[in-house]
Amino acid sequence: MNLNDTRSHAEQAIGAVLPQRRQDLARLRVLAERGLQPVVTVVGKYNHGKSRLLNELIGSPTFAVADRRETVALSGHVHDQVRWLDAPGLDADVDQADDDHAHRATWLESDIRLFVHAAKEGELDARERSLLQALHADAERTRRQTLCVLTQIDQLDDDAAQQQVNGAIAAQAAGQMWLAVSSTRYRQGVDGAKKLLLEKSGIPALQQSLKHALAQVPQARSHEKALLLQEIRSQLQALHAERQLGLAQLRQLQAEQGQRFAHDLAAVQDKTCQDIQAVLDVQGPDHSLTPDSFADQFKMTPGKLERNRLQVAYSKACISISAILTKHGVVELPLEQQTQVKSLDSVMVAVMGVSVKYRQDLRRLFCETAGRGALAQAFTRYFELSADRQALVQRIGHQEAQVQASAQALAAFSALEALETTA
Ligand SMILES: Nc1nc2c(ncn2[C@@H]2O[C@H](COP(=O)(O)OP(=O)(O)OP(=O)(O)O)[C@@H](O)[C@H]2O)c(=O)[nH]1
Ligand SMILES: [Mg+2]
Repeated sequence: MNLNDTRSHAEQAIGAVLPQRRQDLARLRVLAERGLQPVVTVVGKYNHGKSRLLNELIGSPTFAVADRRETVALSGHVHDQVRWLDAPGLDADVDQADDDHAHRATWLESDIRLFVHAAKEGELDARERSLLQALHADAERTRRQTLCVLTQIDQLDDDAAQQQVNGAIAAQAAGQMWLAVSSTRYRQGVDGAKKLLLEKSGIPALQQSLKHALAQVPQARSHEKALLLQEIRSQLQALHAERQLGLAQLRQLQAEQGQRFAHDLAAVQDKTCQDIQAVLDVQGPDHSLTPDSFADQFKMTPGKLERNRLQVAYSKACISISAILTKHGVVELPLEQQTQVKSLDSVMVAVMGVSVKYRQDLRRLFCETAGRGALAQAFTRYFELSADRQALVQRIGHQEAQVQASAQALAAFSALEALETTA
């Protein structure tokens, strides 16, 4: 597999088990594929002067500027070995696609973000504040930097107004440094070669800060790459271990249930054998085999007495076994074995049959090794087919698939990591 296939495979396999890491995988792809140029993007509300600012930083009218919602897609331009990426303004209610572009630029493509806020708007709104917080958290984690830029300061009446805005914004994001700029002043300064205007535009100071930030990009990138790989690796390992443990626990439960059933069944078979043996160990002829004549219809004959005695013993044995089956959830026949006659649809009836039992039947069924073995085998088969047992088998199958998926993800990750670290 080549690098691209390995990466695609890893994205798929890891994304399937850790969907929350899809963005990090996409970022790793960007880091690997975008070459060495650092990427600078703008983020902020629409019409706050983002495109215009980029144009001034690049020194050419590359990106469309207008007094309305203008930028709606991502557009990039390489200048001075930096890739500048213009992004739409954030405004969720206008168009989700625009926000998706903006999101992509900020979180996937960029190394450095210029967080833009127009001075005349005053305080940051809730959305800007939470975005700024997220960017700070990201800087802590990935070392991707954000520079906060207060734009269009020429639109404030005077220095006092600017102080006021500065104060209000500083109070909202404590400790945050804001670079105040005016693109129009800068343009006037450049065009008219007016040094003071240039300085007052704040753009040279922003360029300085950017230069400093750009110099840190290579280190930040290797930190970010290592961090993402390490985070994904440990999360995959933890997930895999957790799934394996879950599987082992289910299998153990399966084995223990089976052992408990076998134990209870053997015990009840021992007990019924003893009880039956006591009934069979009587001396004298077996009257149960003597058929009754028509004349005996309403008399209690020795044959009837003996057959009653055997029937009671047999019923007792069945009740004892039935109790064990019920305890282990083995009552109904599997669906495909069920008939129209509800009373015949029990495991007891299916295994024991409904024929009358005589002494030799009882001895064979409950006391002889072959008969006991056959009963145990039949009941165990129905135990395995019982609803709870089958549900457990299904859960185990599902968990096995989960384990397999996380194992595949880990293997795909290792292959990717090997390529990432040698690349
Ligand atoms: N006075 C003044 N106007 C500016 C400045 N920067 C930009 N503008 C104007 O503000 C308007 C919006 O500027 P854009 O750069 O298009 O704003 P944007 O943030 O890219 O807007 P979207 O692409 O729609 O998100 C345009 O009319 C610009 O000419 C500035 O520093 N001062
Ligand atoms: Mg724009």
